[in-house]
Amino acid sequence: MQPSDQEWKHVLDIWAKVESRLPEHGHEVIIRLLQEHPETQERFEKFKHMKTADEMKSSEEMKAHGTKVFTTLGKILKQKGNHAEVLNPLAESHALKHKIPVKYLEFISEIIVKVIAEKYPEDFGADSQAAMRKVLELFRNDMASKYKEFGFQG
Ligand code: ZNH
Repeated sequence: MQPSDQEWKHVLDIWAKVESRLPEHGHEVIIRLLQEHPETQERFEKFKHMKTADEMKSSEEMKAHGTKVFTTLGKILKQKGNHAEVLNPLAESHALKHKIPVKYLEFISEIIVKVIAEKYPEDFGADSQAAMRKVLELFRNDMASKYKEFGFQG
């Protein structure tokens, strides 16, 4: 089911807080993804040699990547579902070039919710968390159907 207006409001309200420290939060999400799911690290030519969390924390390149990911995600969220223009090229690169299974998108979605909940416990209650999960699921479903168009089983 499509998210309701109220659910989109929850998502965009919390995202406005995330944006106050977007590079830091994006960086942290990438580090946690690679630490909690080491198989995802293999997908990154430029990060797969890194051995420790400290090395990842001090990497400006990883911070730049986290910033890129979060900036694009923010653009998608703000489209409130009408995100084809931003999502389609992303689906194409993630299907054909980076080869990122939908499972990995599930991993990052869970981590995004966890990290935001840790940073903004007062502003990200159960309803907002549920709304964010729903919106990220919509994002993944749309990525998955584009993947199929590109012949990637994901
Ligand atoms: Zn990703 C890249 C976003 C998830 C892996 N990404 C990227 C970029 C962006 C992004 C914007 C740049 C451009 C292109 O397309 O290429 N991502 C994103 C988002 C998300 C993601 C929004 C969700 C949310 N990724 C992901 C995951 C993974 C990945 C999960 C794994 C595991 N990516 C990737 C890679 C790359 C990218 C590998 C490439 C990097 C370099 O630079 O090298």
